[in-house]
Amino acid sequence: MYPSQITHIAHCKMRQSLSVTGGWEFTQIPSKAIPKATEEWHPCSIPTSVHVELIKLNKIPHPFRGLAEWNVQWVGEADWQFRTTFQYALGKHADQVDLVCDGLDTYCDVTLNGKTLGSTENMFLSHRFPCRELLLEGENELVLVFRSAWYEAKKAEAENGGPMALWNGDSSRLYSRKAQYGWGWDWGPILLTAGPWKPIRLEAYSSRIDDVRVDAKLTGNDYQTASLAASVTIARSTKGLVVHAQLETASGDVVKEATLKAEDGEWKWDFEAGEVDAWWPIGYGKQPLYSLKVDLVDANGTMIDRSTHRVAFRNAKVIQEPLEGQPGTSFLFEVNGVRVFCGGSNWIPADSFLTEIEPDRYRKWVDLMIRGNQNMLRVWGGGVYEADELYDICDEKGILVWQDFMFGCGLYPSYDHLNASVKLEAEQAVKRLRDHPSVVIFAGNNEDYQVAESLGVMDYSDNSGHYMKTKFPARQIYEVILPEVVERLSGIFYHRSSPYGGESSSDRTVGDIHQWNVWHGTQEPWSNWDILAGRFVSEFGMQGYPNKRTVQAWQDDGDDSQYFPQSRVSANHNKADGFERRLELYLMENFRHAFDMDNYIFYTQIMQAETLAAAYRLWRRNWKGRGKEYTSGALVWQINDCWPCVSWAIADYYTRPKPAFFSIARELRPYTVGMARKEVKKPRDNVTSAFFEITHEIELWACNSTLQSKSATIELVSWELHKGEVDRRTFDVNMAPNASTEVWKGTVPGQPVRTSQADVPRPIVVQARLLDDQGEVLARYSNWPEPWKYLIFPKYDLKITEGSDSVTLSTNEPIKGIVLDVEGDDCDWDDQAIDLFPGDDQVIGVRGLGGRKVVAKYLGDGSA
Ligand code: BMA
Repeated sequence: MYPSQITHIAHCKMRQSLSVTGGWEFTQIPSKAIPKATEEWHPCSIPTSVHVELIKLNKIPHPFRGLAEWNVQWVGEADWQFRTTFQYALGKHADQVDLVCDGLDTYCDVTLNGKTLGSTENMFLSHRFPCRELLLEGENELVLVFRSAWYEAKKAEAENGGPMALWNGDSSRLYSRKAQYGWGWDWGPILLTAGPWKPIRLEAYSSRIDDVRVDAKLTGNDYQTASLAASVTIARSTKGLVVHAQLETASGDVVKEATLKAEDGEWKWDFEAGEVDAWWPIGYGKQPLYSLKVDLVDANGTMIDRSTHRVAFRNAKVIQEPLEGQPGTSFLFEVNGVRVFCGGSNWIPADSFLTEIEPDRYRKWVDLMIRGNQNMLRVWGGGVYEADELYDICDEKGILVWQDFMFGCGLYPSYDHLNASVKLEAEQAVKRLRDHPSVVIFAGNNEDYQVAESLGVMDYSDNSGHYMKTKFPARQIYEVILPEVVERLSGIFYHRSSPYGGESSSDRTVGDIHQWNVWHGTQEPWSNWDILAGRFVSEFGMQGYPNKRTVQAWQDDGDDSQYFPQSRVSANHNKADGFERRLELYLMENFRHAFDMDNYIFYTQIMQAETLAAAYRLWRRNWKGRGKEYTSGALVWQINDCWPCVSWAIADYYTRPKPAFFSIARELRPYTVGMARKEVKKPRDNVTSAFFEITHEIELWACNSTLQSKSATIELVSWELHKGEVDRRTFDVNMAPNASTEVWKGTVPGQPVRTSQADVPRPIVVQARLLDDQGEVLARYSNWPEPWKYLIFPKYDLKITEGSDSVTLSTNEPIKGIVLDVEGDDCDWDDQAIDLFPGDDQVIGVRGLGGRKVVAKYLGDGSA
């Protein structure tokens, strides 16, 4: 046994919270799959999971490296015991003592001094076990036995209806309230964790604040005034208790106070204009955060409990209304009366081992979003209701959060026992998340209606409210249980699923869609993003390799034999079905490309950068002002990874941004300029196919996400490769506020009409620069003839001039897709996947260069 901790309840009346974190040890114990386990106790700290502790002890290899994932599969099929002892002295006043476990992963029997406190089976729940009667004066022993999630899920599946259809993982996961990605996903390894994944503590009290519901909003037609309604629920309330509440600014100034009898429990404050400030999403104003301190005071005036809640004043709505000139309805977010185009990302758990994510990592991710000009994060349903830190940072920075409930890609069962657990889970999640101004929508699940539709079991004509006996039983959860909880406990908008709406979940005119017909589905070219648009595209993506240092980090120590794209280890680090065919399809269609690892990394990265930037560019164009919000959001799948791998992520496990991160960031700047080019072939008449004309048409537009109109100039230059500039013109543009503005359409300047397919189009690159009154470049975009594989690249003279914290790039001919790098540790770049034009030198900020020479890869650099 390891040294026990001393836990004393002091002689004071205030609720005391005493963490039980010291003196823990763990061992494997016999399980169904591994009956012969030798007891071997190892010290550990909690919160933790078994894998993490075994890695620390060198008992298992790190599953992120090589093929080691497969050597640790037994861990998820074993049972594990954790225990600790602590000294305890009963406080005289403590009428009640609870053991509070904020999260147990997942199937856990909790015993105190040999007596069972409870058994758990839902990782998303926090548990409160009354235990005063079981505590001993002096030494106490707390034991947690975690049964194999693999085995328990299989058992639940066998007992409650058997396998149901799903995408990703084993069907038994559908019967388990445990983070679903642990069963393996198309970007993640199979790692079924077990352990106390959140803190454990004893709480002693006489009465306690159990819940505080706060509804803060802006009022009046112009949102200048505000109100706050609050209600307090007390556990073990007794006569004479008083509640004292105080609203404070971030700097501690008191805005309002109230004192009331605890049994009254409710009050409301109204605020005049200027008394409190509104919370805004990033780009539209500040993020003032207030705190509501609620004190519970007994009849003698002694404070016995305090709880603090985040308060922000903002009104968030999802607007679904008819659109001018297009079918269906909008699906847009309006905050404080301002309609916001949501350009952002999907979030998966940042680690296969959740307890390894230190708060700073959440901050890094949100900071990255901000650098990338993003304003919305979707917490996807196959992971967890995230750590408070993530939502706190989003509140502070003004990032909007789309929150799924934790169901993903499956036909989930619905039976009384499970439904009860889900209801409790939803109540706890909604109560925890509702005070975050960042959270603006709850969605019932990820893609479960798509799964049901693909099987033909979704019956949209059945609106009976009784679905448990149908072939899509979880409609009961998404259409009855969850909306009731969200409506009862919060003011947040509820959406049945992501995606959902219209005639089916792929209806592009109503609700949101996941647009996977690039990569999955019909595997469209990315130039088709415009015709694939939806009202709100909450998922779309393209894979790209991570930074080469990340690829090197997952090789086995000292073994570089697997450092090539087709190696067994490379394949194990890409979990997507058919990834080789799909990567190659998009590469072959568009690029001449080299196939050694460093070049493959580059070409897949540029392909990803171009694909994703095109989506944001074309969909943001569809945000055309009030009544014409034809596309109101684009959330890339996905911002992050849970391990080092090849996936759709735009930054890798180590938060290293891929080039796509930067190409997206350029499309989400407040001001952008866009172009689209199409070949149009017109036959002379209907009796010939030999005589026709091909014109190259180009459309030019600009976007402005600010609330003020902006006058600017667009400078449009046509450059024929190998030849030089062939046209230059300018356009004065008055950019409408919070909308895109069409500027011009015509034929590609310098490109003659063609009358034969053998008449090869001239390789004309068109660059647009958006310039403000002072001639400062607000945005640039260059449009290249596609596909790029047909281009004969000129002989380039790319000049890279290194400064201390920037590099200057200049060129003799237009260059596409410059990615900068150095030998040794990587630098922190301000831009990548850069298109460079003669006469338009670009200065790229960089940190960590340390006098090193910069090298560049780009299309036509001689590597292919
Ligand atoms: C989606 C997501 C994930 C998946 C991704 C890539 O539809 O919801 O389930 O990882 O596509 O296939």
